[in-house]
Amino acid sequence: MSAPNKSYDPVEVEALKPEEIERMRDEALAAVAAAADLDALREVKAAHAGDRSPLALANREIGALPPHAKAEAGKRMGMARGAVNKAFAARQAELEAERDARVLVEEAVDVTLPYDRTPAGARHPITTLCERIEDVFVAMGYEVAEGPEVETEWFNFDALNIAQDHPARAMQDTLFVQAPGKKAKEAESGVVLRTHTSPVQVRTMLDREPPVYVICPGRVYRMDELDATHTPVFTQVELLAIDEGLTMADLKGTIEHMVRSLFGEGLTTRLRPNYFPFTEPSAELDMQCYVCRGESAGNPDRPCRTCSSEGWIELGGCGMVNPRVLTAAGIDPEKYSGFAFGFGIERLLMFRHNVEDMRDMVEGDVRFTRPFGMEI
Ligand code: FA5
Repeated sequence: MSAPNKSYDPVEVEALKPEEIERMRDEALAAVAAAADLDALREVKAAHAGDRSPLALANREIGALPPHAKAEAGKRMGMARGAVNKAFAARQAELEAERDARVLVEEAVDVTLPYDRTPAGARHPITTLCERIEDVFVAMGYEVAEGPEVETEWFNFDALNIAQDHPARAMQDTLFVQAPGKKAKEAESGVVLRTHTSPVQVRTMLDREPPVYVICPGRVYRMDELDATHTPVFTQVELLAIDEGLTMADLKGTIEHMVRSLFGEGLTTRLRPNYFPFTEPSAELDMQCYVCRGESAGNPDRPCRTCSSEGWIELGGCGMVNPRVLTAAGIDPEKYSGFAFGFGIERLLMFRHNVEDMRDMVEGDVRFTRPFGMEI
C-alpha cells in the first residue's frame, strides 16, 4: 500500500486513476464475457474479482488517500467492482442455464428402451396348462403316469383292441419307426411314434394293482399336416380310473369337476355316442361354451367365436374301459370296471385363450408365450 497522502491528489495513487480503474473494469468485463464455461469463469473470478485481483489491490490503496478523497475514489472503485460482480453473476447464471439444458439432453433416459438385453423367455402355455390339469387331478388323489413316446404297436394298438386292419395303423396315419415283422423277429410287433396317450393306460394297468387312478400327459405323433387346427406333434392328457363299481356317472362327475376347476362354476357337460375300440360304451364329451354359456346356439343376434355359435365345445373322447383291454392288462373285468378320457391340450388352449392358429404354438416365438405370463 502507498504512504498516506497528506493532501488530495488521486493521481498520486496510480491504481486509483479513473482511467486505470476503467481499464481494470473493462479488462475484467471482457474476461467475464469471454469465459466459455463455468470452470473458465471461476478462474476469471479469481483473477479479476479475487483478493489478489488488480481491482482488489487498487481498492486497498483507498486507505492511503486523504479522508476527503477517499469518498470519490471509493465510489468509483465501488461502481467498477459492482459492475464486474454483476457481470460475473449474470454470466454465471447464463452458463449454468446452458449447462443444465445440455445435461438434460445428454443425460436423458429413454424409458421406452428395453430394460433387459437378455430377456428371459416364458414357459410354454402347453406346459403350464398341462400342469394345471395335473394339479386338479392330483388334488383328487390321482397319480401322474408317463410312458415312452416311441412305443410298440402292441401297446399303441393291439392291447387297446385296435384291430390289425384298423385304418389308424396305416402308414399314412402313423409314423412307423420300425415296420412289423422286420428285424425284430422276437417281437412281431412294429415300433411307432405313439399316436395317442392311451398306451399308457395299458402300461399303468400292467404295473399296478387296482384301484388305479392316474393322469397321463404326453406328446403324441400323427401324420397330420401342420395347419391352423392340426399339428403332427401334439399333446394329449389321458385319464384312467380302475376300481370296483365305477360307472359312466363317475366319469361324467370327474370331468365336470375338471371343467369347473378350469373354467368356473355352473357349466354343464354332455356325452354324445361315439366309437373307440378301447372303450365300451364310448362317447365324445362336450362342455357348455364358457363364453356364451350356450346362448349363441340358434341365436343369430348373439354370435360366439369361441364355440362357433354351437353353444358346446368338444373336449375329447371317453368311455368305460373295454373289458378286452382290462383282460389284456391282466385285470379281472368281472371284478373291476374303469373309465378313461383323452383330450388334446392344443385344442383346449385354443378355445380357452382364443388362439386362432395352432401354428403359433409350435413356432417357439416368445411373443406368443409371453402374454401367458411367467407362471412357474
Ligand atoms: C384319441 O386319441 C383317444 N385315445 C382318446 C380317448 C382316450 C378316447 C380314452 C376314449 C378313452 P382322438 O383321436 O379323437 O382320440 O384324439 C383326441 C384329441 O386329440 C382330439 O379331441 C383333439 O383335441 C386332439 N387331436 C387329434 N389330432 C390332433 C392334431 N393333429 N393336432 C392337435 N390336436 C389333435
